[in-house]
Amino acid sequence: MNPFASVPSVPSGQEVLDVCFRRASKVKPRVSKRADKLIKVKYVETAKLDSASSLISDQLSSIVKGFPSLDSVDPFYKEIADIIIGLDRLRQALGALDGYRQVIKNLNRDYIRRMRSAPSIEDIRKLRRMAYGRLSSIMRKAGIRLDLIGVARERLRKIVSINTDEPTIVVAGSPNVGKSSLVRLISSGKPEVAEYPFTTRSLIIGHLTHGKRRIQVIDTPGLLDRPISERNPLELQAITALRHLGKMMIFLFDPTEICGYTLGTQLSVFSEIKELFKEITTLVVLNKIDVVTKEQLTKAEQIIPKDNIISEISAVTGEGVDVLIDTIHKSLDSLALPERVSKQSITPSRKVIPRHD
Ligand SMILES: Nc1nc2c(ncn2[C@@H]2O[C@H](COP(=O)(O)OP(=O)(O)OP(=O)(O)O)[C@@H](O)[C@H]2O)c(=O)[nH]1
Ligand SMILES: [Mg+2]
Repeated sequence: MNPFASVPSVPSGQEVLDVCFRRASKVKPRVSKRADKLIKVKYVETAKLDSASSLISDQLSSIVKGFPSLDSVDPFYKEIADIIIGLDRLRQALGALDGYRQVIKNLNRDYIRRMRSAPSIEDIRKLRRMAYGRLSSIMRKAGIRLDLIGVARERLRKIVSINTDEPTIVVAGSPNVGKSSLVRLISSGKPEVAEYPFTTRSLIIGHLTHGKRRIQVIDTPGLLDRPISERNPLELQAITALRHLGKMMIFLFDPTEICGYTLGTQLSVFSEIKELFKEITTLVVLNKIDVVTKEQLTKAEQIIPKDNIISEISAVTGEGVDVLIDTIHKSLDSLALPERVSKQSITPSRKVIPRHD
């Protein structure tokens, strides 16, 4: 789900060097006992250097391979990775490691050639030490990239695990209108909670079954509840990431204004978010009808206006939620989602408490 979840930990430049030099020091090439000392030293020292170079190179290569190919990552995760670390920076850092591998290869070839033609044991050992010095300084530079890649790995593996294959319904609306209550109510099973960058609170991810498909319902506290004009660029990008995911949006209004926001304010949040998500079907829903007065309802139906409201519900008593779920299924039908068998079969467990006027 999160393509970065299994990226292995990234060592520092010094750690790579320490491990590789230690392992290279244990290399024992087979040399004929009868060979003279100069030949023996040549064999041993070139083998050590060759081994150190290829171990370092392999380490760098496995760090690069530990990351998924950034171009093939799902757009949702690409967007989030870009917010968290900057995709270009990460791409450059990983690319630089490949560059260092080439530098190491050339250095290795060059020094081995020089060691082979060195006239004395001292010269061979000196060249090997020089080559190690060069490897160390390459790894000091590579270390800066490795540190960045390590930070990226730490941050990326913690990002929310969302199934980007499952069609997603995004729930939006001003704070306290009842978004989380609705997600809990229409989800079968207990919704999962996940971290998402640039929201102080966690995402709530519920599921419902549509035919053979599992649909995700995502509540995004703190993201789709304020006017877009109040957003910083990173928050906007976090919202953009949601656009890659969303197949449908439920926008909740609280006509009672108990939430603390006037209908006018709720409407302006709606208009801005609708504009951002204009390509996806939006279901406008009035909540809290268990406590709404006739006047409040009439006012809401005038302001929103009525034709746009697809259902009136109470996320507390469950009233109207069956109709809403029917509408959700009909809208999903009209989206003509590709057929897919869900791994789990889920039956909603909702309780509708009768309303007492
Ligand atoms: N009477 C009544 N109260 C409701 C209804 N839906 C939600 N509430 C109450 O409204 C408050 C806010 O509900 P939440 O579901 O947390 O609202 P939210 O939109 O997720 O709020 P934020 O996450 O803060 O944006 C809670 O006290 C709920 O019990 C409803 O249909 N009727
Ligand atoms: Mg909430």
